[in-house]
Amino acid sequence: MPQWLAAFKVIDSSVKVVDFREPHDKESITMALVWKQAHGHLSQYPNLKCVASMGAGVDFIFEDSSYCKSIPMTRVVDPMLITDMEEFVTAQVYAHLKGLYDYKVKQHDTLWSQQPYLRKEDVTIGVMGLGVLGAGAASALERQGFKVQGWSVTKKNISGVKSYDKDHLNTFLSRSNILICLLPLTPTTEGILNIATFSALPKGAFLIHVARGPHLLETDLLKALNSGQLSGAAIDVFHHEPLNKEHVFWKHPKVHITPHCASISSPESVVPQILANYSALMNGQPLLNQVNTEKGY
Ligand code: OXD
Repeated sequence: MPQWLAAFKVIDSSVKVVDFREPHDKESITMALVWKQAHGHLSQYPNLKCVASMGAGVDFIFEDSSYCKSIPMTRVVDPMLITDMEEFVTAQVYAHLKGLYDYKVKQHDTLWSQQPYLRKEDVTIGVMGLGVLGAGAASALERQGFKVQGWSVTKKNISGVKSYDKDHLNTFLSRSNILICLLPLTPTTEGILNIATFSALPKGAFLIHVARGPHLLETDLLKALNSGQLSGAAIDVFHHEPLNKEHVFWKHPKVHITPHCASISSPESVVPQILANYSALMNGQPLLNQVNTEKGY
């Protein structure tokens, strides 16, 4: 929070920004900048005209029943977030292809044992969700010479990326050796990473999950890993964060955990678009990156 307040001060000190934990006049607040806010809080602000997510995701705003859908909602679309995500998923793809996770396990067991690499030509990467982050990741991988395909509600036109719509999930899955989940979390996508989805993938597929915890049915993932249907899973997002210390994922040799760090909003990069939206709001102009509150993304 101090970093965000400092960024506002440096970029435009004329706009009054208050930390919600400090005493302030709730009636004077017109825009709320939020990230996983305590539920019930938003209804304390009777004059809100915009709720702005501090990140790319907005699912946590919908989960709060004190958010009223008639208040415009915005999210962050930021080149830095997109680049970070592209680099993160690319790093995970190579870690899998080069066997780096297996070598880590072998190091633990003091085992010297070379294994053949998987190569680009050996795999097709499937990206679920072709919004800004998904489309960015798909294009970045395609530019590096990977065969890439994507799945989204409607077909998308992304150069070099074969696109499937919602009615062709199984065809898409049956051709994805590496599955990257970058879907928005909505009632339709919740639990989509389940045993039926994993069973439709080629045997030995690898999962990279960088969307939201509730997309994944954790016990189904364990079943798919333990049966060998999946060869491994790099998981960045969880139902409960931080991940409970007792959670079985921590010690599972085929689960590779990162702490929701695939791409992290940088205040310096994001504050200018929040200020632009504040100004648009004050001048009755259209907002940037407004969320369709009916669709949920
Ligand atoms: C986001 C995130 O939504 O970090 O920006 O998950």
